Amino acid sequence: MNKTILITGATAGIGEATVEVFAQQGHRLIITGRRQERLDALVAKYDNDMLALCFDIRDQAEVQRQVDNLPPEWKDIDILVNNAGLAVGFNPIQEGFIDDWERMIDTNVKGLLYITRAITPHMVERGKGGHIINVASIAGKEVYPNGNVYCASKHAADALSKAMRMDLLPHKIKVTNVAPGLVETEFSVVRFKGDQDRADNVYKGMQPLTGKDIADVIAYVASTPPHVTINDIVVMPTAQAASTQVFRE
Ligand code: 8X3
Repeated sequence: MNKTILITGATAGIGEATVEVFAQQGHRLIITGRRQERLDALVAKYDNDMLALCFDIRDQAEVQRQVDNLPPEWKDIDILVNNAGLAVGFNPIQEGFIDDWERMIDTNVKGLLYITRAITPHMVERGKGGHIINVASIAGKEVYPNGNVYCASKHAADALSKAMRMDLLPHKIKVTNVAPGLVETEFSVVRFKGDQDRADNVYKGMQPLTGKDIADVIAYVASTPPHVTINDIVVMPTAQAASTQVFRE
């Protein structure tokens, strides 16, 4: 059955790949992100019923306004994919940039909270259950040198997945935490502030996951029957055993 699915951070990487997989399955999609041209390109690319909302998830008032102003036919959201997130900077704690920290905490933690807070009341009120899929990270399970605030933000996302699952239990709303390891997207270019060589080095000599690999996992966890929930799933490249252990050839 076709579902209405809202995907944040839909304009690139795992988000964009998730749009593609769900679009191919025929679902109705609300795609959100900060880049209007990319949203427009996605709407033009698929025949699906699709609504694009351009806003910055760090702006709480704007997030609430966008959700409040959803057209009636888009209000009944079955699945929320909290995908928007980023890493910025890779410094030891004593050399970190406050602005980088703010961006990660504001997006990965507060942004996730703002959109979840805006959408779940209607999901609860509707009484038909629902599903929140949080794209966290292996960095929400482990920390690694220079990962400090990024890892902390993903540990927060991981904790919020567990907490949401408890609070939403009586409402039959599933909560799934998806924790990927190394995925080659814009992720490392953003982390290293445009340094493409440094970003390429992260994936050197190994085969990283693609956005599509994670999108397929998201589609799978979204496909289980109503009585089955995948609570938490760690997805790693075969060449990665832990954040700090990658086998390179
Ligand atoms: C991205 C994966 O290993 O860089 O969340 O933290 S990692």
